[in-house]
Amino acid sequence: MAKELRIGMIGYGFMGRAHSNAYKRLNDFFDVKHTPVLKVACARKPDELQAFADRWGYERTETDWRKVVEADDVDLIDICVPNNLHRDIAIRAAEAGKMICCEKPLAVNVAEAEEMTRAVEKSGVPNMVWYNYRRVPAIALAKQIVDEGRIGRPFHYRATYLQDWTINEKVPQGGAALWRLDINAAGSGVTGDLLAHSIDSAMWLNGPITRVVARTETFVKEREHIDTGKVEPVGIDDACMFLAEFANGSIGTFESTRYARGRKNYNTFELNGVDGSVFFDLEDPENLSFFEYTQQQSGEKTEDHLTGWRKIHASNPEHPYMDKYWVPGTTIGYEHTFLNALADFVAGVENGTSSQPDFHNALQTQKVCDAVIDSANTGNWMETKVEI
Ligand code: SOE
Repeated sequence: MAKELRIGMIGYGFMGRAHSNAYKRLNDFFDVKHTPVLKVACARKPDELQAFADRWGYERTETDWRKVVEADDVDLIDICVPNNLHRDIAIRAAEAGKMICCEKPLAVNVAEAEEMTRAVEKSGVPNMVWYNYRRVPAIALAKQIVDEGRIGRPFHYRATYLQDWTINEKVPQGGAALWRLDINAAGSGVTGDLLAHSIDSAMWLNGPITRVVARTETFVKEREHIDTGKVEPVGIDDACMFLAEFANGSIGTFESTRYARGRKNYNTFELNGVDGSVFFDLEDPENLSFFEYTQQQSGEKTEDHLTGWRKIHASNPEHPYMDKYWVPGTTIGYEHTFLNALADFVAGVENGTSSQPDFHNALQTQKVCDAVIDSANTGNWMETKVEI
């Protein structure tokens, strides 16, 4: 018989919706023994909260997250609030013995991320951080190709994460979604919000980043703050570029900005090795480009004129996650990356394994983010001290 997995959702924004959708659809697609039950939705603004709870079907609402964390009828706390609120909720939830799924980045800095990691490790509760892009089938296929040794010795990793939604200086900081522009709520700008995704994917595919040197820029220096109504200094990095060294001897470049006119969610990476390369672009999400270096022989002649990039439409049942969905050639969307992540997490709970990235793993990404910001502030190369 299915076992209930009773969800306490803290937050109701973009991610609250994306995760709620995943809980609702889990059993439609995946054979897991648990059935999510949307028990409590929690946020500070009662009207918006009630509308969210009604739309997604939460049984009740709470305006104090502590009550959700302590509730006997909640098994899992989902943290979808601004980054500066992650730590207290996660630590109290771990102490209360709840499972925790936390939005990325894990925290505003390494010190908080370490405290959170210690708390979940002490209590032994299952935990996960929603780095959802690992669950894009084409990206998971890239991982499979790398693990199969088809890239060979890696030389270069190249990542970009570009958006354009903050170019207008009238966009305020603070409040719903725009807390991402408020240094106190977010901890950093594009580094924690966008490059954290790129770093997570990079270390998953290409191993630990050991050293970084970075340059950040804040193009709009002052913005109105929604909470105070005053024009206040902007503390976040609007753009960030960094060079990286990987433990495997390869080198990388990472670039992110919210000022790339025309780019909405342009998240790309390319890995070049001696035997091949992979390239992915989130604006073309179902495809993975793969170049395999082989010297084809036909008699005396090589057939180099036949070599070239292959675009693999990752929609066959043989491709990661795709046996759970439709027929070959059809696609899934952004929302399914959260569904795939949840399915892996629940399967991990059921078979006693930790679904990655857990807090410990996401702490390593946080270390790189902090090293990037420290490097930008000092102008020096910074060691990351990543432990994977
Ligand atoms: C920011 O615009 C944002 O919503 C990030 O917070 C998400 O993590 C990213 O996936 C899409 O962009």
